[in-house]
Amino acid sequence: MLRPQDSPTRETKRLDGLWRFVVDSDGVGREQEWWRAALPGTVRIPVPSSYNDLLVDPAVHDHVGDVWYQRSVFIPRGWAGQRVVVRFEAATHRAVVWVGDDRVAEHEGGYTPFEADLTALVEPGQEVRLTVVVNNELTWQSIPPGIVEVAADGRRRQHYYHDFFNYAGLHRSVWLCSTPPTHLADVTVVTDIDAGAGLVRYSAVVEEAGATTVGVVLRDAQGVVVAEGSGDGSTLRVADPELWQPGRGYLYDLQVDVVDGSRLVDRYVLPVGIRTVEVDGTRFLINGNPFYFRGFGKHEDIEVHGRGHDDAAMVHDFALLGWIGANSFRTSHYPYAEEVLDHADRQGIVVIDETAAVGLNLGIGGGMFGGGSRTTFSDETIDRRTQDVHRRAIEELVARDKNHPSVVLWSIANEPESHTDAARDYFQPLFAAARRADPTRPVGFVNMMFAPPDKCTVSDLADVIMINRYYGWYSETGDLALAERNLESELRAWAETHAKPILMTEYGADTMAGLHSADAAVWSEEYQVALLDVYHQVFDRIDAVVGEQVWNFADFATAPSIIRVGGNRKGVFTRDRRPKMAAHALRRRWLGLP
Ligand code: GCB
Repeated sequence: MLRPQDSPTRETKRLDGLWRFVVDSDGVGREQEWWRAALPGTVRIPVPSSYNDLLVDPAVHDHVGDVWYQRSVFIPRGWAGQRVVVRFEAATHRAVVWVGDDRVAEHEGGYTPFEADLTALVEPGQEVRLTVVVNNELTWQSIPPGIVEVAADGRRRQHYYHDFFNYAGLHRSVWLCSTPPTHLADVTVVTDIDAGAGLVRYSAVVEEAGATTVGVVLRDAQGVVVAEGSGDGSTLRVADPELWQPGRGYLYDLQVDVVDGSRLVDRYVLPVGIRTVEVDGTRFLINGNPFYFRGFGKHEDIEVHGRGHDDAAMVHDFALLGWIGANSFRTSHYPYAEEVLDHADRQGIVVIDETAAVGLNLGIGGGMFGGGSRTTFSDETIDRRTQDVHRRAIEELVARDKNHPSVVLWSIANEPESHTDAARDYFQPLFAAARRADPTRPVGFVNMMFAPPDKCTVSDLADVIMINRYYGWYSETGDLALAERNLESELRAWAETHAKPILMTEYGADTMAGLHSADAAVWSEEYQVALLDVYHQVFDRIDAVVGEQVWNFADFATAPSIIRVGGNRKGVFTRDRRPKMAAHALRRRWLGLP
């Protein structure tokens, strides 16, 4: 599925803006077929945005169930004879779409796009009603999982096994697009370096191809043609390529043309970065050079918008990454907006791309998140059906992001249970699915403290060891000397038993901005600085450690909890992106690293 774009043969119309909106508090909309007429009420809310924080109403903020969005759309009159598609970049966590009275699409999973072909249903110049029901419920069969409980007063309440707030709605753009009936449905690009030359292997899928053929042209950033090819798949050779590198996101443009004789039938232009990624022993190589990750686990989380994409906020976050000397981030804990990956490609920021599989672990926090005494993998909890949904989430992530040079590593889950045989049975087919979907990039998952090297049953399936550790915070609270010892001995154990690159994908401490303490008491800015410093000293002593990603880039909203004060405060920046003391300390370290 290609991202919408304008080209000589394609047009797009973004449907962002204010849509009619109704919270279906009584859960009657589907039965009453609300898509058949104008939605009740007068509320309008913006797309893209989470709906939760917009209306200052707990019934909206904490709603569990369906919400409805609707607007009318003119099908551009110039689109006669074209294929007409509506595309949703994200509907969290699932949606059904109607055009007029016709049901046109249904999708499970809150962070990957889906489309519907409307060609047979609409006429150019016609005005149509577009209605979407979005459901935010997390269950044992959703990724991420959760449970909906009915409280004593009859209200439905959502529980889940991760801390970040369950924002929902149409979080990203909605598009109406035209393509020719004969069109490029997909393009895949894999790059390599061979004796100093860049190789760009492409393969194109054309729908309703008939007698058409495919021709490609690769241009450099100045627009100069550097290679040409023809056929559905082939390899282009670029002499003296300018490589895509961390810190320098050089991109070529691959123009893919579908032609019928001399007539241009369809054109799509795909940005391409020439680079290689490889794991070699304990080293993580980009273009054959050892790469050390410095950066953050992030969230898509800002005031008012919640998880809704915002270009201004994105550009500012990348500017802060540059300011602090970061070279990478992880899309914790779900696939981010496609604009973010495009921007990372251009800025030369390295991305660990994660699915929304977070909280597959009922042991965390001794049931702090409601796990209680349940077993994580069982017929009553996370089962084969969940695994199917998880597999599709991996496949959809790879299908969406496979052509981004910034993406160097897939993370198929965050902190799942991984110390049991059941966990291995669950994950083995998922690793296989990820490798089938993309044989070119390393694959991993993020390990948590219950599964140290002698207990983890899943790590040997991964190419890299990604671990989150909170020595000095959730354990050894306030005791950094002990935290240092325990961290070092665990990291050394990983290095001795696994001989793979080790990436610390989370470490950090909650910190109230403005709370100061001469003896670095927990929650103070001084303690956050001291804790990060201790970790860095340990990392610098262990060769197999190839990266440090602090938890978190910024403070973020969470579900209500007695261990959170106005959200998770492990940000190095506050939620409104002001640096804490730790930001300056990290900047000194990271700008000073080779
Ligand atoms: C973790 C999770 C992350 C949490 C973090 C914390 O291990 O991966 O989602 O926010 O800990 O601060 O507790």
